[in-house]
Amino acid sequence: MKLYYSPGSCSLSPHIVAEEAGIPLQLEKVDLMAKRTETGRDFWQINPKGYVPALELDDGQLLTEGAVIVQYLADLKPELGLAPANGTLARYRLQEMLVYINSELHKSFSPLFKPDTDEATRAGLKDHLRRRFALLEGVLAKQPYLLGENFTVADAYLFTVASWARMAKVDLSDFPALGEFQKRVAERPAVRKVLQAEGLLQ
Ligand SMILES: N[C@@H](CCC(=O)N[C@@H](CS)C(=O)NCC(=O)O)C(=O)O
Repeated sequence: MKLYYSPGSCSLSPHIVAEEAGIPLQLEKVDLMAKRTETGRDFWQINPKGYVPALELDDGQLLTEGAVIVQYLADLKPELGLAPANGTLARYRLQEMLVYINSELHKSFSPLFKPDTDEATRAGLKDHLRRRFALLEGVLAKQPYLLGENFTVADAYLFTVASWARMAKVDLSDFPALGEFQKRVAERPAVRKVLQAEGLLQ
């Protein structure tokens, strides 16, 4: 399988999940501005959506949408518990969290990285993000990971998205449990390995 990725972007989440699961991935870096991969291919021809993450399966099919890719990877190694079993309420709880991170957090960050987003819009998005992170602060104040005691794919996604706060100038200093969560996840051996591979460690 091959993951099309861009360092530090939302593709970090499936990259972490694959490493946590011990699933070997080929990696192909994408220049998201130029829409070119590191081997010089036109990324539009690979993924008509034009964005990462995109996972090329061994039969050549392309799977997109990070919240789905991480579940696909987790289900290849169900014994690891990176996602609860399909059909259980716990699995729907995981999906509830993935959709929340995707629609309420991830997509609210995106305009903050665009130079043409005006100041009033930026202020509104930052306020929105802080309110949405506050809910997760409440969860993480009670337990080490979003679904309880064990790391799941939702944690890989939250870790990825929350790591953008500094660059986007979203102040999360009021959320100590989230800060501790970020440190806890960053110290996981698989996560360290991926951060190193993407050139994100000093
Ligand atoms: N709906 C997609 C969105 C993915 C996404 O926002 N990817 C960003 C990087 S974090 C990207 O590739 N942006 C470039 C673009 O949209 O042109 C998902 O949740 O996986």
